Amino acid sequence: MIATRLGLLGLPLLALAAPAVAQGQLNLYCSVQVEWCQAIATNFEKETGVKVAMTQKGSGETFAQIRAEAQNPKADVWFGGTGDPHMAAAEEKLTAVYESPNLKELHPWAQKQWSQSGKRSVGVYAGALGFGFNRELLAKKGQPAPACWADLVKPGLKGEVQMANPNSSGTAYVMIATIVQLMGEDPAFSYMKALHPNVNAYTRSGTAPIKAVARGETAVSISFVHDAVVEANAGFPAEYAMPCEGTGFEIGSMSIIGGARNMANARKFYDWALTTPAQRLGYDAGKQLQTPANRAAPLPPKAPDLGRMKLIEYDFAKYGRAAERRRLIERWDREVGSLPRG
Ligand code: S7P
Repeated sequence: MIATRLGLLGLPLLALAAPAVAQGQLNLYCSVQVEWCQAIATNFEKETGVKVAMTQKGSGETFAQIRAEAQNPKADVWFGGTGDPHMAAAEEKLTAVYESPNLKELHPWAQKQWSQSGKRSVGVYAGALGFGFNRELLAKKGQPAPACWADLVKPGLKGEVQMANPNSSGTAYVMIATIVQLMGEDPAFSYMKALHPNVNAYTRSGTAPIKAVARGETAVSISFVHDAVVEANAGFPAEYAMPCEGTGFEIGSMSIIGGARNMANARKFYDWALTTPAQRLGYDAGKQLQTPANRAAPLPPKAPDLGRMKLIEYDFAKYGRAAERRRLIERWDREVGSLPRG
């Protein structure tokens, strides 16, 4: 009746279809930096009329939350964060099988994440693990910039290194899995025990250590190196180095939550997030510097180029397995995290 009246007044009836209400809702868990999370939420909402409720948290924490909510899922899509916990979520069937029509636009590594996860997770970006450092702070301690994993355990860096805690951080788990793949498991744990006296804090979030480097609170961090360039671009004295022995990398991933309440919108978002314009938002709106998964999305200016790095053949199928991830983190807790400090 109201519509009819407005129609008679000469207003286009189409205008009555208020998109935000008509298109429903999407609950998004987001594990990249908050600027990028906000950009994808705002742009998707603007383009589709779907109302987005976004929660930002790191990858390890989001995985724990999705698992805790398994009987009553609160989220529809999990965007971003390291690939291993997405793999573990897939294995535990916490996430849904989906094949996007845009899958073929992606780099092979992003498609491989999809096939290896049983079609439950897809790569949305990639980034390499390395060292962040503050040259000024290192100079004050008379220390050179670290160039190799072996440098981080030297006595001159006592209390000067910061990394995240693998119980909460996907980044820290990538570090453990990287060292294990580079050195073999027992030598890797000896290495992490030797590193312990040099670590001043195991932070909750994977991005906290590079922020601490940028703000002059620690000389060295173990971080994704694109995050060091983000800090440098913002004017902070952060630089990065790639470990001479080689290093691991992440396939930042996206998954639809199993039993999502807004499944149609979850698929709509998933398809949209793989398009070139959406893939460009990480840099264009969020100033983030990961390598986009869509082949047509350019590598952002100054972004570390993975093609020029000494990367290991990271075994995502093995290290993304839920039991393997749990076992390595428990071993780290027992043999490293619980060691006395100071
Ligand atoms: O967005 C920057 C970034 O380094 O953070 C993500 C990671 O999930 C951080 O989470 P954690 O706290 O669990 O380590 C990376 O995927 C991403 O490249």
